[in-house]
Amino acid sequence: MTDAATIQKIKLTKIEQAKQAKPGLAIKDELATLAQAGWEAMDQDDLIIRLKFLGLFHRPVTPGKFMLRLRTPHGILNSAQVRALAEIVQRYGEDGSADITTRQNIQLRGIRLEDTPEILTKLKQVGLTTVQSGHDNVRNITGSPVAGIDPEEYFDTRELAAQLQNMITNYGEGSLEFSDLPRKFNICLEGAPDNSSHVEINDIGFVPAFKDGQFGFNVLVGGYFSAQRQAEGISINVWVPPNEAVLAVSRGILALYTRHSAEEGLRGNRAKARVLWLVEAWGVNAFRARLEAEIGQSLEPAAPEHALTMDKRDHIGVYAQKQAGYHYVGLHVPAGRLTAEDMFEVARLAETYGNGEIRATVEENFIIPYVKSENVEALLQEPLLEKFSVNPSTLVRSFVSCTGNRYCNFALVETKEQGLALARELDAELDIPQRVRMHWTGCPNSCGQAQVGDIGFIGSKAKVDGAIVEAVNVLTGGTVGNQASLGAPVAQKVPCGDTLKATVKHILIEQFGATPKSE
Ligand code: SRM
Ligand code: SF4
Repeated sequence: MTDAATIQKIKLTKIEQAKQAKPGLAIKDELATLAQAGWEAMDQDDLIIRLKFLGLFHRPVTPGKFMLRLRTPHGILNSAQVRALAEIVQRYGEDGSADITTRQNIQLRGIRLEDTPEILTKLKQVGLTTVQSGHDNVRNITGSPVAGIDPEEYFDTRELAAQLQNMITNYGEGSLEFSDLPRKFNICLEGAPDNSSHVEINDIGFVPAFKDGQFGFNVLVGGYFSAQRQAEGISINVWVPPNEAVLAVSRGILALYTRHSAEEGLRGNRAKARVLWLVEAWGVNAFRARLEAEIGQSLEPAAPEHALTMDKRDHIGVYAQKQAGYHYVGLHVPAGRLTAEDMFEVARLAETYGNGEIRATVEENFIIPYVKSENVEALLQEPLLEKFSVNPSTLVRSFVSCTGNRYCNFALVETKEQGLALARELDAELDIPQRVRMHWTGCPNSCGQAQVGDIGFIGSKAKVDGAIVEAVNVLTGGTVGNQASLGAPVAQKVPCGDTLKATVKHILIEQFGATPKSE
């Protein structure tokens, strides 16, 4: 809790006041009672703020139905877990579905409050938690989706990610120590040379870097996107070996952010509450010095160079693992959207052809690892692969999108369907000689990471012949991998539909070498 003297000095936001009155995690013990009473009887702060500390998001777009966000560090799941998720949404018929998210995580749709105690128990039985996955918490920890099986990787970060998640969530039970943050918080551990998890856009990014031949991480702090500001993380001139130092530095940064955010005004303005504002308020050198004091040990300066040396891979297709005789198979899941049947089928394929593991990527796709080389061909013949292709067309392959207006009340536009439709139409009309990553985000919050796209789309509105229509702001120039940098706006309020199609076609021809397909 923020101390009383500090609180008096700044005017806390309404959300901070609500959290002071009752911590978000307090809702855990009340859930059974609330579930019986029903969502309409709930206190608004419980409904809109505290339930998110359990991963439960009421969707005003579909009143009475909730989204349930999991935590799947590194995107790693097993078939029993995916089957349990399928069973949970199956009971909701048309309402029940799931999404793979841009943090290689899963969200379930159509959830009814009355079922949530039973659902959380079911998830626990298969080793899954939803705790602290929303609101002012550390979100799903991301990392290379091929950690441990990638012939190119420097270091397998899965164990560190699991330890971080256990520290932050108290082994999935909820941690008061780590749930009094002023704002959301993202952590990414990258152990591969291709930066497949966008390490630089996280509040803490552990970037691969060698020192005297030893693998470790340079630490970036403060990467984030919001409607007001989009920033890459900045170096705090720290290098850590890949061991408990990662946990110590994370704990230290989270402790500084929790304790000192009020005195720097972060708890008085949610638009300036991410950790970058604290680093800037203190300056990098002071932040680093206070971090050393916080964790009680001196930290090594950053390695002069990071070890991101490869172009970003998307992992769609069939690739040899570092384990001889095995391949991983990346399936393209259009816009990350899944039905219960899809999930049952993916679970079956993972068991039949792999070792039961299923991995999610930040591009909202699935990977099935540990497929014996001699079984790859049979897997490729499975009917699900007609829907979840290993060889989708160029623009469809790299399409990423946030939730959009189907479920999100911030959205200014529908994203997944019209974005995919545009990609399909342009793939049919153009020969495009290179990968072009199109990232759609329904509003400036940028959950769909428009700034990392080769072409980014941010939902907006425009006036056409006196009518308000869906539109997007278009960005280009986002780069990923070893040369990651953020894209910049090139067109504002482009009406969706034919005008947008013409704009994107022009960009593809002018900037990406696309040519019209011959008739
Ligand atoms: Fe996000 C809020 C969905 C990744 C920046 N985000 C929301 C809410 C919760 C708003 C709401 O209540 O409706 C959205 C829920 C919609 C729904 O029903 O699904 C939402 N965000 C998502 C997801 C599902 C998009 C997706 O389709 O994949 C992603 C879930 C990730 C996860 O598994 O935890 C998601 N959101 C992101 C990312 C990308 C990332 O983490 O790499 C960002 C930008 C990076 C960042 O956070 O720095 C992002 N979301 C935001 C923001 C702006 C934060 C800020 O500091 O202002 C909001 C608004 C807020 O928090 O006030 C937001
Ligand atoms: Fe909703 Fe906006 Fe995030 Fe899309 S970017 S999920 S519209 S908050």
